[in-house]
Amino acid sequence: MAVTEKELQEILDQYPSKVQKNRTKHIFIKDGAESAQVIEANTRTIPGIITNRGCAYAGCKGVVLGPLKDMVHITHGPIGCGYYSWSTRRNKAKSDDPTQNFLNYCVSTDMQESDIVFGGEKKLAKVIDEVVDIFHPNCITVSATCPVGLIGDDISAVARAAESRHGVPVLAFSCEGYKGVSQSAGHHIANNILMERVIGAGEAEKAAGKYPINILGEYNIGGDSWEVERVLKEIGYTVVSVMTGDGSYEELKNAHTAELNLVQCHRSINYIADMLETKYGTPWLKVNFIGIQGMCESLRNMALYFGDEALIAKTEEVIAREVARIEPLIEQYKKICDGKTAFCFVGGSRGHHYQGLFAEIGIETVLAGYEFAHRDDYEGRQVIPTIKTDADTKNIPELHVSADEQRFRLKVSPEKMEELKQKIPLSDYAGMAVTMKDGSIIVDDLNHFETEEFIKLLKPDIFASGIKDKYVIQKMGIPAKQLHSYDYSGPYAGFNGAVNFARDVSMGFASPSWNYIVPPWQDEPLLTGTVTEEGVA
Ligand code: CFM
Repeated sequence: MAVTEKELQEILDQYPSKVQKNRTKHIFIKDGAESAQVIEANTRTIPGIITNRGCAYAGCKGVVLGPLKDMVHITHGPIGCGYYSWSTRRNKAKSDDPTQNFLNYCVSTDMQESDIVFGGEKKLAKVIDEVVDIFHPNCITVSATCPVGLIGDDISAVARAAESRHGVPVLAFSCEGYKGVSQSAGHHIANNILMERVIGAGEAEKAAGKYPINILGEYNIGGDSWEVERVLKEIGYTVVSVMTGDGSYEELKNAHTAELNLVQCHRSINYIADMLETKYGTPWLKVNFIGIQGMCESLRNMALYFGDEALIAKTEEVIAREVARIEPLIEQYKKICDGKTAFCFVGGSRGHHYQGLFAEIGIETVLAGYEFAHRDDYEGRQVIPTIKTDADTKNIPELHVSADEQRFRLKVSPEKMEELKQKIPLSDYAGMAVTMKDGSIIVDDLNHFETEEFIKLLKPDIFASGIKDKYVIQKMGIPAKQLHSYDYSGPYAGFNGAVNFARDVSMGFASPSWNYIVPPWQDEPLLTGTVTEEGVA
């Protein structure tokens, strides 16, 4: 199902020349024979073009902070930003102490016109006081929305004053929506302050159990991290913290005690992973808990890192049992899915991670991409030094960390680290492009025009993306699977997740509803013409 350069050019030719020049750089056809295929990413969307991206506030408050359950997250701004980021991401959490789980609440300063004119600082201070009074949380976050930056409210000063008034940490995030070209900027802003203020704030010097690890970039959408943790705990790992799915201030503050950091979503959290390595000497391992092969490989790599024979044996035992249990279940769904094709376009990591799971049920991904990832998520981390820093990137403060004098301890000797790096992806991510087949299309920041054009060209059997394009796609007669929210389903990670995914995708194909829809290209004549006195035109 390869696409030719000519076919791609025909799509791009429909753009005005300036737009065409821009979009050409964001799309390529995978060709393994070419040594380095460069893509432009993490740059501004052309004004007027509709894409699926979100804003810096969404990336900070919605994505990274939102799942932390024992903190109250205040949105400082008009009510819309708080309201639309209220429980829409399906990051689940349960707590042993139900009075310390605030995820179901939406707390906002609900700024009015008079606050915009006269300033919102007093109102913010009052809301923080109320939050302490009502909820007694372990920690409070304040996230700024666009107007807050425009009118110049000093949220850091308000937070500092409240912190000394109440003796509770109050963290201020200047994540105004416009701070970057997408939600990616918000991830970075959130990472910085969690690193500066939360991680390492705990007293613990050593983790309580064996093989202590942190799971970074796992947000427990539809219960994903619960399924992953089920397996990790059975093998014998101690999960110190999850960043940030079903996570908490209480766990995060002692995250420095882990011996290894796992990175699921590289895009949203590689900053913390890197900083933890510099500050505490803890390496990170790129894992992928989506798909059976991804899960097994990740577990084996973890066992190899610790290098303990008993751990390796237990890992193999659990893998053998789980795979034998789920394989027949997957097999029945594979009969429905086999030979089909998919588009897989998600935010900043799932566009890659789900390709393996699709392949396991017989579906080939012919187009993939990310809304807001950076070049390294496509091409691999080796390109980082060559990425140009533009004005938009410079907007986000870089946090400079150094080795912690008391707590820095190399977890693995430099020699051992080099040896391990040959075998497992330690402190490295190879990106999406390497695993894709020649002839498949890779698109950054796909827009609605291109969505329709590529569907017409490649006629995929399923399109995995999100709510913003789901119904456009379905109206074209293609089943659409939301890979952000999982369409009210999940978990999709780990062994049980793979079965759920195979079932849900099969249901998408088997639904009789498709018989009632006629895609536009089947309803329109392929040729149009008129007959005049001179002949046919
Ligand atoms: Fe990471 Fe995510 Fe993603 Fe992301 Fe997101 Fe998400 Fe996502 Mo939606 S943190 S980059 S900002 S894996 S909310 S849980 S699904 S776009 S691909």
